[in-house]
Amino acid sequence: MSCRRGSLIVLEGVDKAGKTTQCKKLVHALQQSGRPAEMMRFPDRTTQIGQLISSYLEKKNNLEDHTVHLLFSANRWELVPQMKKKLEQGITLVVDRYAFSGVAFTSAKPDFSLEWCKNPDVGLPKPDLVMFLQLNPSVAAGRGEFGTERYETSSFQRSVQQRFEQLMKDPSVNWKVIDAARSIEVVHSEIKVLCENIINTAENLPIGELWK
Ligand code: ADP
Ligand code: 2DT
Repeated sequence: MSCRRGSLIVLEGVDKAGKTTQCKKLVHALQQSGRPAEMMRFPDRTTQIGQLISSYLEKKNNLEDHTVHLLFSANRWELVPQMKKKLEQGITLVVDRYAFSGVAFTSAKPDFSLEWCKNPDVGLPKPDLVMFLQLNPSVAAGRGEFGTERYETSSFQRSVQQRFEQLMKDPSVNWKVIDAARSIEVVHSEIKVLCENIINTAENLPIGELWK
């Protein structure tokens, strides 16, 4: 009998919506219930491409806007073989940001279309579930000051939120909008149930291709 594959689960949302907090809690809960699970995050700053991206985000270097968009995408593609291997081994991957952040952030810059931004990520492993942690910017502001990295301003984050809303109209992606203004535990409980269901549904299905 072939091994049941793991699920590819993505958390998206604007800054401070609680993505990292919820990814960690979800991986822990899945492991506790005997389901193999690992966390990943994009950008993955540990690779050579990731280090270039990291110094760009820290404003230590400047990169042309199209170029950095392609680097973010390349940073996903370089991890695809590893991701597929883990999914096929039955490990569920819980991913903090994916191609949707890639498109939302670059297309929030002047003169970038959603279509152009999506192209380099077409064909990536398709998430079985993308949860969008919805949070009003004023509530997000109450969760602490913005950091000093590139993109960490409230006006840019508002444009990013609008791009996410456009992306969420695409019915080919399994989006679930989560009200992230509730307590950490309440949000976690909702996420956990959604994920347990998707893990059971996806285990016998092939891994899809994003935006294809
Ligand atoms: P993100 O990864 O989306 O930027 P984090 O998980 O890092 O967000 O959370 C940002 C901050 O908000 C952290 O200090 C975290 O403890 C806090 N936080 C996360 N979720 C909640 C919540 N549901 N209610 C209140 N504070 C939260
Ligand atoms: P964090 O490491 O704090 O999540 O910030 N970004 C991310 C892009 O512009 N394109 C992408 O493809 C991805 C995955 C979002 C990372 C910052 O990088 C932005 C915030």
